[in-house]
Amino acid sequence: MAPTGTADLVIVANRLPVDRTTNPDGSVGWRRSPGGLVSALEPVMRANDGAWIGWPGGSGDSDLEPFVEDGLQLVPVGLSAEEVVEFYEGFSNSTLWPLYHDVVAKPEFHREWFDSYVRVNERFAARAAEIAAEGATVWVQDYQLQLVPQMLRDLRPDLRIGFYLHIPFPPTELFQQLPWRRQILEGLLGADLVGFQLPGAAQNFIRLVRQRVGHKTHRDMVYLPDGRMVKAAAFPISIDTAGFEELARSETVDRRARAIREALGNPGKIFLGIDRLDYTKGIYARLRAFSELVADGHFGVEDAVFVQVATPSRERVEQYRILRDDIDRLVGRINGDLGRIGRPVISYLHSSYPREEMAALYRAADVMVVTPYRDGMNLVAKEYVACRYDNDGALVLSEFAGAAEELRQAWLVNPYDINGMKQALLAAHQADPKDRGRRMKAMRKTVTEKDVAFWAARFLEELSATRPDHGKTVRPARKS
Ligand code: GDG
Repeated sequence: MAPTGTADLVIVANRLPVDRTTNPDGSVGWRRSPGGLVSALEPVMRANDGAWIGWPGGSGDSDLEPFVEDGLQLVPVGLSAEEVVEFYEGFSNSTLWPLYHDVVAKPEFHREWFDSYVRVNERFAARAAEIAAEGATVWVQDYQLQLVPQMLRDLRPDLRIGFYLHIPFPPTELFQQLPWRRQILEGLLGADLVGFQLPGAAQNFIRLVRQRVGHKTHRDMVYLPDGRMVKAAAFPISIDTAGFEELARSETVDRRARAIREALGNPGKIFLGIDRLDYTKGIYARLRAFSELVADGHFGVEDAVFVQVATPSRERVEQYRILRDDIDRLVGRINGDLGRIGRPVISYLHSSYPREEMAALYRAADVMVVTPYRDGMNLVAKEYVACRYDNDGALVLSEFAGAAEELRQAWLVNPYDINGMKQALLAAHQADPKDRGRRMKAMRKTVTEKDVAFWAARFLEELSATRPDHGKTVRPARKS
């Protein structure tokens, strides 16, 4: 296919960085959905006539045209109602998501779901092939689009292609359950650079390619029979640290944080959990651990409260409905058994909030509790650290979150070990301010030095260094 596009940098992600809204007159409008990824990539996108390809949400919008929003070229790829069920809720979120998260829930394998995954990946690849300029760089994001790199290479061998996986990449023993394991590996091998959160995930990938596809590998490189090389490496993602800190320092957020404490009855200590309502996040076990501490008399309902925000997520998927019911029942039982009038043990919020409210919650919380069974990174842990500009506050963090490799000074826990979690919650609750401050300071240094802009720049630099024979490289972001 002859290159027809003008974009020198193309991001291909499951979702567009905007949400669809309907204007009062019934026409379609767009609202920016502020995410770390888009704010990190925006400057480099602008410097490279960038375009972003993604699903705008909803179903049946196959006729949406590319548009420019706030200077960014956005290219919608619509999904039919059937594709939402089979590609998105099915293969992406009921097959790959549980499989890649240690099989915390049982993955479902359905051939028609995979067929739909292939068709949707083909559409994304075709769109990228149309939009990209000659010799452009295309950066494909995440588990929903693992076939796109090879499909795109077949259409446009002139492109430099990167892929980044935001979630864990499982060990061989689990990955090989997947009936389409070879197709997925071959899809990813279409990229010049495959990025993961952690070095262990990159190693899992290299080992699988050697065992299952039979290519020669050495350290972090795969050598393909046609002479092309593919590099697999770790690029731990991060957050807009300065942006979060600025928000946290604002007077509005400070006022709101105090109002939150007040509304909770000024308890001695506020524990906080913020997660998408997902079975990988370990919400159930963490609430049980906390409630046992109350039941055991370690602290009373005046001393401590647990605020759990669970953001609605994938609500049409059966496993997520079951989880919601389980948590509803658990919170009801704990508060029923242990709460007092005006003093619940758990303050449970099933809702999503603006960024300011998130920052105020981070400011109000004395102990942040992040205990996933498995998590690619976990940005919530980093956001909490970014907001604690006074070096106060304690982080209890699962060993199985990617973030644990960098935030070593947190109180690290095994989320399967309820007694261990109880001990860590108590230790964080009782820690002396000096110890807390020392730990937080070290963690703040990490998230300040390694923010999301650092992550994006490192990936793109590494990608530009692949195929040195290739003419074009990504232009660095202009300083504003
Ligand atoms: C995947 C991987 C990896 C949550 N509720 C609200 C809200 N959020 C924001 C948080 C945070 C983000 O959503 C969640 O990111 P996490 O990293 O914690 O988890 P996943 O959604 O599972 O993300 C994960 C990540 O990709 C990036 O690579 O770290 O491992 O699973 O930024 O603040 N934001 C607002 N209101 C909410 O109610 N505004």
